[in-house]
Amino acid sequence: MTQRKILTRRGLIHGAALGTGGLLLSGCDKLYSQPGFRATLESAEQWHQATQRWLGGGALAREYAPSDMSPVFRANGNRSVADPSYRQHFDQAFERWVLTVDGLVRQPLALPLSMLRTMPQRTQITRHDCVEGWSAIGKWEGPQLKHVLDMAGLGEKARYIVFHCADSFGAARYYESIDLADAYHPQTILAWRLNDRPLDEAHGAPIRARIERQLGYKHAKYVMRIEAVESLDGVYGGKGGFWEDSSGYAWYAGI
Ligand SMILES: Nc1nc2c(c(=O)[nH]1)N[C@H]1C(S)=C(S)[C@@H](COP(=O)(O)O)O[C@H]1N2
Ligand SMILES: [Mo]
Repeated sequence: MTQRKILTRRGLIHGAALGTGGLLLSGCDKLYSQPGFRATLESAEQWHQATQRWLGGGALAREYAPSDMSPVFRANGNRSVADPSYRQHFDQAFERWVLTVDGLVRQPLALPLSMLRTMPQRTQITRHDCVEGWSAIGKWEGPQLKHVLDMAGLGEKARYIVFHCADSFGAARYYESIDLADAYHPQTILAWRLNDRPLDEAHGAPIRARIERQLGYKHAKYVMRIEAVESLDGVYGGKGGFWEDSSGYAWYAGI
């Protein structure tokens, strides 16, 4: 069910690229025909933004009570990073580190960790499900990705958000990607705190993505750069993520 809804939404945003006079997919006919809605959409750009706001809604992943939190939140995959530049930032407590936001944006950004920690924050207690067969409930805190994307101003052609990570498996960098429905989802945050403490290295310091409606491997740790792209072709192996490229994992890993 979830998968179908997402595919329809993805179809919608592709449809939106054609502009106000273009093809409209059935899913949004209803919204589009509401009195007043169309009148406000004076340009393709406004249409695009309105569509994104609408896409930002949708089902929330379940949130839990503090009493449900797992006593230990296990770390998985890479638990440390060898990259020399990462090591230097780690030793400096990430004081000179910046998150790069670039690609199809109007204003590329370099955001210090202090800024990510002081923008409006979201806290959520959610269950993390790993394909390897374990789960843990933890409390995550950080700014919503949508705020960061709005600061940068997403270009009209942007369709996917790519998370570039500091760690590798052999020669292959870890990376992940999501569509705009997940990028604008209210629970999609750049977490810098887990269980009321700043992230440790094992869990993805200084920041990691939380993509709460999808499986664990989508939640990129050690995020150094966020890039808006039109297509995933030509991004690393072209399948949208490290595990997708190397092992054929599903790009949309809905829970
Ligand atoms: N950069 C990076 N992100 C990653 C991984 C990784 O190895 N490197 N492993 C993924 C997998 S499979 C899981 S289950 C979660 C584990 O997150 P945790 O270590 O905080 O439990 O991170 C995901 N994100
Ligand atoms: Mo995982």
